[in-house]
Amino acid sequence: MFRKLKQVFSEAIGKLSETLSTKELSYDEFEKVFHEFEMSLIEADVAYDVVQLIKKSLADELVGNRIGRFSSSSEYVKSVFTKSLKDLLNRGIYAGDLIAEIKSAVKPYVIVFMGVNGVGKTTTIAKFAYLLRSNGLSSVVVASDTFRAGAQEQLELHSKRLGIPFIGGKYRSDPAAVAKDGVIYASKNRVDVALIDTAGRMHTDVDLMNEVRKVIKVVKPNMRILILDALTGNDAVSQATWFDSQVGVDAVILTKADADVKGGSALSIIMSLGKPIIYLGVGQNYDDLIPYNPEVILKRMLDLNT
Ligand SMILES: Nc1nc2c(ncn2[C@@H]2O[C@H](COP(=O)(O)OP(=O)(O)O)[C@@H](O)[C@H]2O)c(=O)[nH]1
Ligand SMILES: [Mg+2]
Repeated sequence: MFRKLKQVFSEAIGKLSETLSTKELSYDEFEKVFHEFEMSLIEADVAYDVVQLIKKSLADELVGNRIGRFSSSSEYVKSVFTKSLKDLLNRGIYAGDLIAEIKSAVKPYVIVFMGVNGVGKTTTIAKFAYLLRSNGLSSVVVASDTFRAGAQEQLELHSKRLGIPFIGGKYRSDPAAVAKDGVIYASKNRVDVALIDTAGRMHTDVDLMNEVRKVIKVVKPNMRILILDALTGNDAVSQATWFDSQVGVDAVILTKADADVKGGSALSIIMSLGKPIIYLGVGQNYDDLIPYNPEVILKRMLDLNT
């Protein structure tokens, strides 16, 4: 994760501090240095709009500044990068603690997971059930994906491995009815959380969009979580806009961050999403779901404390 970005940032910090150590930085000079940096960012899959955000934020701090003769320009430039990137990453923070919220809420707490095909919905539900259990919370997984062949079996297999209850439905049966069954099961059996899986849908698919809308209407979830794949960059941002306008999105889980070796794709999604990110998926194991934490990302990108 963020391997390529780390190299790009480190080079940019080097170049800018060299210039700053000899003279005050004019906007033209900043642009000249940034131009090269801009290319490398784009090569690392950072979206153009996000490059511009970073550029503006850095220019605001650096242009017109001069470093005192005895202070270190590289320390200064690094601190400017840290602040700028931190501000942008903080946009993705979820203001709360989901586990604590679930603990104090009326049970069952209901979460609907949505997203396009293959982003990692089913896998993430299994990881989340595992996380809940590690926090002393029980859950039931509910396969409201009655559409894709094998979807029921995939979730059921996870439920067996994890030793948690599973509620499913027949192929092509009404997803909203299955979701409702899951919530009723949770109420009757005093299960803390119902985790509802839905069929993957492209935003262009009107029928499937109506279906997820119906699921939401019927179970009235506490949380509508959109799953996005870190590798899909700008497309993930449009998916989020679309789902939000159609059914509403409370928070996002960004999967496959481990597979985004360069890091620019994940970074772009985080910085331009306009939705809180609660967790990052960082692998295929049950414990590969980590809270979104700007500090951790910042440390990796800027090689802080190492
Ligand atoms: N490397 C990696 N792979 C993931 C992650 N999350 C899901 N996957 C993989 O992505 C593929 C699709 O996942 P699945 O849960 O079936 O997606 P769904 O169609 O949205 O339900 C599977 O091969 C998963 O193992 C992740 O965080 N990292
Ligand atoms: Mg699935």
